Amino acid sequence: MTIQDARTPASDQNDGQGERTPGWHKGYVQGSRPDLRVPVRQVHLTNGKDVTLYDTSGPYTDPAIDTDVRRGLPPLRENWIIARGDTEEYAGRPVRPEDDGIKHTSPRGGGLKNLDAVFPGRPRLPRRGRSGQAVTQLAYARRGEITPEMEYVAIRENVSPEVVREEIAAGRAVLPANVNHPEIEPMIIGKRFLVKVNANIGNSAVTSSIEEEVEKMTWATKWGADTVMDLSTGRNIHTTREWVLRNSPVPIGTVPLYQALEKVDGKAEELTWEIYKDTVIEQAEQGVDYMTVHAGVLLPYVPLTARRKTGIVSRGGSIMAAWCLAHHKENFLYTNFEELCEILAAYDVTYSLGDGLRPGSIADANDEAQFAELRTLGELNTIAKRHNVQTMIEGPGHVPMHKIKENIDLQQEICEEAPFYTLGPLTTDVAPAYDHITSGIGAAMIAWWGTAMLCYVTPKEHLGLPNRDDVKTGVITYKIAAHAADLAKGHPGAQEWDDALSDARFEFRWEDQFNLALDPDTAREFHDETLPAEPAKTAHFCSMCGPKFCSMKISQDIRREHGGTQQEIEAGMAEKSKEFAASGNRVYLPLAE
Ligand code: IRN
Ligand code: FE2
Repeated sequence: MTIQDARTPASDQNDGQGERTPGWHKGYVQGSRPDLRVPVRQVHLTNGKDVTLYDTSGPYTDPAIDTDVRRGLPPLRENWIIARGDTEEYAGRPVRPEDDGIKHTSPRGGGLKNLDAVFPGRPRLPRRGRSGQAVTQLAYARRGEITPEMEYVAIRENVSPEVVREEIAAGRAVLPANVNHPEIEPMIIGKRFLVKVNANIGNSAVTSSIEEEVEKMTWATKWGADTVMDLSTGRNIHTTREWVLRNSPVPIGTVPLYQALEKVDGKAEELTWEIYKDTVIEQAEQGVDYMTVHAGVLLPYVPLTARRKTGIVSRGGSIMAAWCLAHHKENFLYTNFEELCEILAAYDVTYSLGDGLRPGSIADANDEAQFAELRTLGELNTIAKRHNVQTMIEGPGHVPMHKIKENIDLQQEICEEAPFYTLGPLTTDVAPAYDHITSGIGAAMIAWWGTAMLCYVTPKEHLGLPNRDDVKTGVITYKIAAHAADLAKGHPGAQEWDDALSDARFEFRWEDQFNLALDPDTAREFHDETLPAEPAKTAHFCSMCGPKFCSMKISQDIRREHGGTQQEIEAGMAEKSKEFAASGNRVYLPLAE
């Protein structure tokens, strides 16, 4: 694998002269054509070795690319889409009047100030499949075609393009990539690939502005979010989404039902299929890559939730349940599902079939309402595939550890191994303010058993709207769960990262340890709290045990002084024991010593 350097200072330590200096920078792996370059994070270690890591941060970390949120990102996939010759441009709809001409300012100041409401970037007409044909990666994969998008993810995942094509064709993986979102760097979601993490952003009513939403998105991808869902519900929903889409290097997901509800002033019973359909087309024209559709909340299932401890906790689920009860009719998303498939196929929008009846408490886990909906999602999955629409299935929620495996096993069986995309699950209800942890535990377990993407949960879950720090904490927590699962699944190359970090730790290469860390900033900060001096970063001990009794230092000394045989090691151990006793048998020495 040859890696090209962006070769400009991506870190403070890079001299920008093309010299190899420790630190990291953005690099690219060249694919089979000049415009197919896959970004990677190249970590240069002080021992002369390099470690290549998956990179979700987009052009923002490439100093050679001049990014400007007013212009949007370069349309990386545009030529690939046009070259396929199966889409056409057409005159799109005007944006809604309330989205026009409104000035936005950030209440907290800072960041991008006073953006105009209307996105000022290049003018663009929406595309769709010529004469309504399916222009989906699934349709291509089934025809045996390896698209540039498939080659791109193959390089990213270190597998052959044929494996990517096969997994998509079988419906075991999805590659969300709307033809109207050429800016994305393609990625794949499926159990044979790296476990992915989604971060939700979205203003609600008054607390956020457009520029903050764009910033939240780039902030989330900087820390490793593989996709971002824009769950905006307030005013200017269309315009906010336009800014986010034009600046996003990762696929964007939405729940169109939220915007449809805005259009009827929040009155669920006034929703109609026509209003919903129009909203889906509006979002598909903008480039939304995947959509949560709560089509499995059927009228007969609603009473099944009556005796639950926490009823229906899904926002979309409760909207559809309210509609069903108000009209005493079957869910219009279910009755119009075939038509919805035709729309999604024409833009290559991926389904994320919503779990509107997911359990919202430990007591409600794995109940009849939840599994009845899952069986319906299985039925809808089959219909979607018939229309060549890529599909993943959403899952819970709140589930205690001993009931988690049943969820993934049933989903895989019922939905013909379609990718599972779960919200945690939270393994206990007792820790509000720590639900990134209660859910990170469940997320790691369910991902190990085959869940393909994890929807992050932040410390603010159940309590409020996540701020910048919460978004970072949520993403990092979920990257840990995802990577722990990658290791347990034996994903090719996953352990190399751990091995590189362990070597750095054992050899006291502090800077390498920081640069390899999921969160280098916090790792460095914690180290500096106790040992701020620069020489401490090359010192052969750490701030935990101090200079005298660092376990790693002791084992290194033993290796050096006594070689490797069992007898020699024992002799070394005995000697260290004497040293230890002489110091008064104290494990923790005052730092000053
Ligand atoms: C993921 C798995 N189950 C639910 N999710 C996410 O929850 C989904 O992708 C979306 O971001 C959000 C939808 O919430 P409601 O409307 O189901 O509450
Ligand atoms: Fe919850």
